Amino acid sequence: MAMEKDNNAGGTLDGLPILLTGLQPTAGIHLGNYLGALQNWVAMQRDHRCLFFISDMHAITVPGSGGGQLRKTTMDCAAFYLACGIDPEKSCIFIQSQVFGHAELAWVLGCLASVGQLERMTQFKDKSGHSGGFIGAGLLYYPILMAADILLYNAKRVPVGEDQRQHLELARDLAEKFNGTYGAFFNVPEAFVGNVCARVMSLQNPLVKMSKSDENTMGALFLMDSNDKIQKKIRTSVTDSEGSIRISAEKPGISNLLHIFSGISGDSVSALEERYAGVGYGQFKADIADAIIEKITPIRERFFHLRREENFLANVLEKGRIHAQGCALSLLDKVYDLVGFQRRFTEE
Ligand code: ATP
Ligand code: LTN
Repeated sequence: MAMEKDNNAGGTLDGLPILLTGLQPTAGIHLGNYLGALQNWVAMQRDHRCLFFISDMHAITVPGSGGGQLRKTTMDCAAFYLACGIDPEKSCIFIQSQVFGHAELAWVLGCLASVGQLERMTQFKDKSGHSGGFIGAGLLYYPILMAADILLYNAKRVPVGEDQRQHLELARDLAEKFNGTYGAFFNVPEAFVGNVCARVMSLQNPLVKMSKSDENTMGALFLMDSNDKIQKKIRTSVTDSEGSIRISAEKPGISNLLHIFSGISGDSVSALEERYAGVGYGQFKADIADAIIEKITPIRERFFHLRREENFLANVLEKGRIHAQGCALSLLDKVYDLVGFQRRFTEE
C-alpha cells in the first residue's frame, strides 16, 4: 500500500483508479451491508487503489449513538472490514475522525451548497421525519461531509448502495462548483452501484431496504447473529401464498430471497429459479439459511479473533491514519491555496 501523496491527479494513482468508501459504525453489520458493500469492496482491491474508512463522524448524526458505544462499534467495524477480506497490505483502512481535513473541507464545500439542495435529500427528509421533533443541523450537513470524504482523496470511484446515490450526485455537483469557482482542481467522482444486491430488502417487509435502524429486528440479518437466529429469521421471512420460486414484482419476498441466495452463492438468479422449480418454500428457505451460515461462520470467527487482537487492529488503523493524513493534508493545502486562505509556514 505504498501511495505517493502527490501523485493522485485525475482520480488515479500509479495508473489505478482511486476508490474510496466507508460504513457508519452505528450498529452491527447486516447482510445488506455485506452483500451490497463489503463483499464487493474485497473484489475491488484487485484493480483499484482503495481507501476504506469508518465514518464515525457521520454516526453521531444519529441521536444517542456517541460515547463508549461508538468507540466499541468503530473497532467492531474495523474488525469486520478485515474479517470480510479487506487486506491492509493492499488497502488503506482508517477512521474518519482521526484524520484532519474531512471537517475542514466540508466547511469549504458547504459554502458552495444551497440549503434547499440539502433539504431536498431523500435521506434527510426520511430521517428528519423520524427524529421525534429535534432535527440536528448535522443531519442536514451530512451529505457535505460525505462529499468532503470523497474529494479529500480525489477519489474516482465510490461504491455505494442505491440509498447513497443522491449523496454521490451532490459530491459531483460540489466538485464541479468548486472547479467552476476556484479553477479546475477536483476529479468529478463516479458512483459505483453494484450488482443485484445493491438493495437487499427487509425480511419482514420486502418493500423497504434491510436496515440497522429498522425497529423490527427480525427484518435485518446481522453477521453476528447465531446460526439459530439466522435460521429463524429466514424461516419467518415474509413471502406469499403462490408457492412458486421466481422473480416477480408481485413477489417481493421471494425475489429478495432469490437475490440474497444469488449474492451469497454466486449462482445467477435464473440458475436458482431453475433449480428450485417445483420445490416448496420451506426447503428453499432452509437451503438459503444453510448457505448464509456457511458463508458467515468463517467471517464471524475471524471477527472474534481480530477483536481479541487489539494491538494488531490498532496498528492497522494507525498505519492507515498516517497514510490518509498525508494525502488529506496535501490536498487540503492546495484547496486552501485556491480558496485564498493564507499559507501555513510550518510543515505538519
Ligand atoms: P441505516 O439503517 O442507519 O440507514 P444502513 O443499514 O443503511 O444504516 P449504512 O451504514 O448506511 O447502513 O450503509 C453502509 C453501506 O451498505 C452503504 O454502501 C449502503 O449503501 C450499503 N447498504 C446498506 N443497506 C443496504 C441494503 N439493504 N442493501 C444493499 N446495500 C446496503
Ligand atoms: N453515508 C454513507 C457512509 C459514508 C460514505 C462516505 C460512503 C460516509 N462518507 C463517502 C462513501 C463515500 C453511508 O451511510 N453508507
